[in-house]
Amino acid sequence: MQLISIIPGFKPKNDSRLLEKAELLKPGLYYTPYPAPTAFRVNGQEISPAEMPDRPLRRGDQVLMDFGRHIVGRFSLSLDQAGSAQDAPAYIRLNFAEISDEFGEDPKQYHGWLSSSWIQQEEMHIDILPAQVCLPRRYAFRYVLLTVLDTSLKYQLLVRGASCTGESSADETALPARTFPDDELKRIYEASLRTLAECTQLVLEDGPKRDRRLWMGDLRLQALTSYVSFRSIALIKRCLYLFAGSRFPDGRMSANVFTDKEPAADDTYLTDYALWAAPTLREYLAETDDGEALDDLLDPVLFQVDYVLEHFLTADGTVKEEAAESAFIDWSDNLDRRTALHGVLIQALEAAASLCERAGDPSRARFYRDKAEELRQTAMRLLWSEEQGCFLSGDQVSVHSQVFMILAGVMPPERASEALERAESLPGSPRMITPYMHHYYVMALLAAGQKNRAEKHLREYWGGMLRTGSDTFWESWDPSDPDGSPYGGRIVNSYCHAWSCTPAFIISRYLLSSPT
Ligand code: RAM
Repeated sequence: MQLISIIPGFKPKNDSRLLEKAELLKPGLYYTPYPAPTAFRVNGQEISPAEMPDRPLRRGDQVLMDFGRHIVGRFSLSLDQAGSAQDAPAYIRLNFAEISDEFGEDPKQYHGWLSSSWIQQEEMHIDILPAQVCLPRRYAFRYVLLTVLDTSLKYQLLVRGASCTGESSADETALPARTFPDDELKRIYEASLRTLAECTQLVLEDGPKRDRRLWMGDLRLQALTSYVSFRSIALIKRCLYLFAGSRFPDGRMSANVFTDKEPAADDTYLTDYALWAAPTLREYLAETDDGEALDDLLDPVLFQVDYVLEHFLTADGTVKEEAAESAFIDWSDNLDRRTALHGVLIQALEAAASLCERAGDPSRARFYRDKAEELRQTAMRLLWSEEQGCFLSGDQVSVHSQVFMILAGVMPPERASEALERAESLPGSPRMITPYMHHYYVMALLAAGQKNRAEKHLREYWGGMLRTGSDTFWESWDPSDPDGSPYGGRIVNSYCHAWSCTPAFIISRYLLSSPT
């Protein structure tokens, strides 16, 4: 599935009042110095940090620096020379990697559908040594590989030092103290908070390596996790205002918003992402009781639900093919998304109803609740297969369909877990690819009363990423296809990705004995 939307002449409609409020909510950044890498390798051989500054480097030599943890921030190098006079520039390449496997990929072999400009690689000439080289971009990395492309026969390059400064707007002092029953759960919890912190920037970014952007599907999961950890309340509010403040001219919310310049909705509409606005606002209000946000955001958010009701339902009350074609759900290829989207719509209707109750509009609340109930009945009548004991989407059985229907409360817990088991046992059904989808799968297990299975899955799936040596969670991970990428090449995959940060939320809310 390729997600490329280009609407010729598209101009988002901006609401300056909402965008001004978003601007006022912009957070400050915390800067954390990391003065030196924790380990070096030269041409594959380990070398102590004390020896590194005097190790002469010639054409073709490579220095691998390991900062010991994932970092989002600025990188600088202190370079010098050895030997005779510097009669030619030093020419070097720097590759940044979030996980060491990334160095196994050749950037030239990437021909996928996302821009190769996301590959974190720089080549530069240093005319005069010694030099302090401060790179202008922000990177997401744990490892830096320096390749000497050339010096000259007269002199060699010295790497006297390397350092970086981490950037994040997450407030570590807000973290509650927690105790864990074992080390595995603790490590998963910590990696999920690191993932969230690294994505917590001037907006809640999807991934600091790529796309560095505000996406609604990611925002919802980041916000949920932030409520139990850093509590970036003003930032979450800012993100909601950005979505409401820059939209399609017809009022739809874009799936993502560009925020580096004047905020601008992207010309990408994803049906499920627009629908998540209502649950995201409801969850925000449950945490904050923020009357200003309710007043400002209620109409833009309800519009998303109304739009789908008006444009995307068939005469029999199921979602139209075209709505499902513009839904995300997961990166799985060949996934029929109709039934999953039907489940998302029911959840959005329930959220819309509680927003209306909060706003003191019981009759509109009743309208949304009745609609949700009607869609539940339609689902059981038209999408449920008695014979197969689970939901179908077209004639396809997928875990995805069961998950979103379970979360929509369409069936009681016992039946829900049977449906899930059936879908899972069916060979050839579409696989879950992203931690985003696995999050909803775990939530569906919990809703089906399967707490032990939920915990087991969390340990296996997210723990699996840690067992590869990573200390953050990824954008895409299918253990049966570890080299897979939704983009046609792993080198542009993001290995610290917002939507994978939810274990801290699940652990805190559902798995620890004194949940918060
Ligand atoms: C990707 C981003 C983002 C996700 C969208 C659908 O490009 O990684 O996280 O929300 O796709």
